[in-house]
Amino acid sequence: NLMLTWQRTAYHFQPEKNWMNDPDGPLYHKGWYHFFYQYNPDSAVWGNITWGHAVSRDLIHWFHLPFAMVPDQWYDINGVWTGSATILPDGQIVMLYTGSTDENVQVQNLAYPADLLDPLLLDWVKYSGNPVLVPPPGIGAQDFRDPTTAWKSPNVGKWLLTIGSKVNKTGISLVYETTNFTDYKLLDGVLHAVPGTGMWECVDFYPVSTIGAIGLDTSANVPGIKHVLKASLDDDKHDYYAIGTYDPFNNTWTPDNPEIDVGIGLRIDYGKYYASKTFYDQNKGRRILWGWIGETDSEADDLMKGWASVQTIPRTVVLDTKTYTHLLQWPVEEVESLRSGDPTLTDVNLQPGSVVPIHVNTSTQLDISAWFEVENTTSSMEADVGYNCSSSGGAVTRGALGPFGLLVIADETLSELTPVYFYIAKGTDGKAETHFCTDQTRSSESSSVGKEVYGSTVPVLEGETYTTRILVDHSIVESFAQGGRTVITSRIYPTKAIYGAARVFLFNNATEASVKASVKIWEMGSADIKPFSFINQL
Ligand code: DQQ
Repeated sequence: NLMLTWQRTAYHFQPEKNWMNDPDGPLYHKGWYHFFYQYNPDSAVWGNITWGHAVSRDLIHWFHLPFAMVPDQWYDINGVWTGSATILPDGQIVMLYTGSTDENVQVQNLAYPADLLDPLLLDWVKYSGNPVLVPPPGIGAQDFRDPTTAWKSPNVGKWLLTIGSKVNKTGISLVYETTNFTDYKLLDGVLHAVPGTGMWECVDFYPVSTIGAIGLDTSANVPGIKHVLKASLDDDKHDYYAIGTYDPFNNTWTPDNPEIDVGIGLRIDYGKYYASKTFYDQNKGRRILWGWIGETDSEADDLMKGWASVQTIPRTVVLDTKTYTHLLQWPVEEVESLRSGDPTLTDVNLQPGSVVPIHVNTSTQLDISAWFEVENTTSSMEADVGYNCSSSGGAVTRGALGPFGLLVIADETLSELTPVYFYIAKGTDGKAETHFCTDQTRSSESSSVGKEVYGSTVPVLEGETYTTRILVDHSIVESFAQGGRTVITSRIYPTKAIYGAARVFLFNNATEASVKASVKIWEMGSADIKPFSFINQL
């Protein structure tokens, strides 16, 4: 049945069937990347949460392994929820996760591999003294979850970690200190709090280098770093981050700019994306970000197709040392191994109002890089103050200097298409402001799927061209602007622009700007995610 298979991705991670949500405990061990995830073994909707487990040599080609942990103890019988791994200096692996107890109380539990010598880490032991943490006084029984990776305290031998929560409508992150991961002390105060942001799920806290595009171990605390604090807001289901300074003696973190604090400023991804988590890859000295792409169709449709959710291509994450205000996210280099043959190269002048097809053999699996040079006419920006991707009408709304970009997962007649575009407008400060958007309004002829226009502003510095990278994979479009300063992931449900019928186009729907576009497109192979039994053939 075509309906059941056409949305399956070819090189994004997804289980064979049923429901998946948050990434959990990613780590690198003895030559293998390990990926765990929230999984319902029984159905394509959330429930019975179990830890799925997969391994890969390269973060792209995966093998499914047996479940790492199932809900079988009083302290996690209602779900083995989200958690993080910490690798200790002696090589031990500590997994801390949230359990939903027999009484639906959120507690933190400890687990560890039965055999560290096993590169596949097949067997996980739940600590006999679980739970190791219960909600502290003043914290709701259901507002205490998702422990982070631990980092070294300046107090020798001690570790610190943080857990998201809320007090009334203020999102907070509690800090705990431990030496052995079985006994913990709640520290006074909080790492950070932001009024009005509600429950903080899946907090992530890590250092980034202000000097070079390198990754840092979570415990790194040396000159030349900033700390990123990320929270997934339960109230609006988006991941927000801010860049700031960590004081390890008081265990507080302060945003560089309080106006773009956690939950009120920048998002990791402006599309369908949630519950992200990073880990330090000691193999390649980089920090890698995973994120969950949920569905935007109906639950009934998910049950019919028998599966729900995909994970993004893992992304490296570094501080943008040109702006210092944004992170840069970029698909791991290993994804480029799926590029097949020579890229299609196109150079074209796009006159206002033009749509130009690009000829590639198959357009459902692509890696696209595009550069746009715009003939700028500052005066014509008058009309465009207050542009906003989500509320300005999408790619059909014409302005002097936008939109221009690409149409992906489009059919020949342009009845289905997903525009990914830039729109240069005038900011409230009178200066040019660039918006980067993905318009799903016409992405599907189905009427029961999400059709929002996603996006936000993206800094474009003096002398930079407008650049985008787009990963297309059947029903997923991951779009990166300006090297990953602004990122948008779209979950789409084409009904006509599938398989051989999918096309890609360049477009310029601005009324005045003439745009010179250069595009490089690779067709992408499949990652062929394999069952456990195949792993012995390596
Ligand atoms: N998903 C988990 C929770 C977490 C939420 C449960 C975020 O631990 O807070 O499946 O999507």
